[in-house]
Amino acid sequence: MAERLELNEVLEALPLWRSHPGDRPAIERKLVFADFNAAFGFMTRVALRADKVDHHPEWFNVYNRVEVVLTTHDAGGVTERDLDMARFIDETAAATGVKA
Ligand code: H2B
Repeated sequence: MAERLELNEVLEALPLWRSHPGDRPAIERKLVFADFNAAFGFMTRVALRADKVDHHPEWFNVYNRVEVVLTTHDAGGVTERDLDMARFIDETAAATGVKA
């Protein structure tokens, strides 16, 4: 099982991410795209990656907004798997023309 990482260190490595309030350590990023097509294109790319690596975001979408929460359930906190997924999300968002 992946080991839990110190949340502060993870957040230092991911300037676009914040601590997500809740009962277990998690990180969040809120993204805004040009429209639903761009937002769902982004989600589709991330979904294919999540399926491949068996690590899935908790997320919420309304039109052009996507809110993503990452944590590793079986570790009860944030691990390298979340860090890897967050980096992929940042790259994919940039490639999909994220606005904010
Ligand atoms: N996704 C996330 N974010 N955390 C997990 O611990 C996790 C997952 N576990 N996707 C996987 C699937 C687990 O349920 C299977 C059984 O490996």
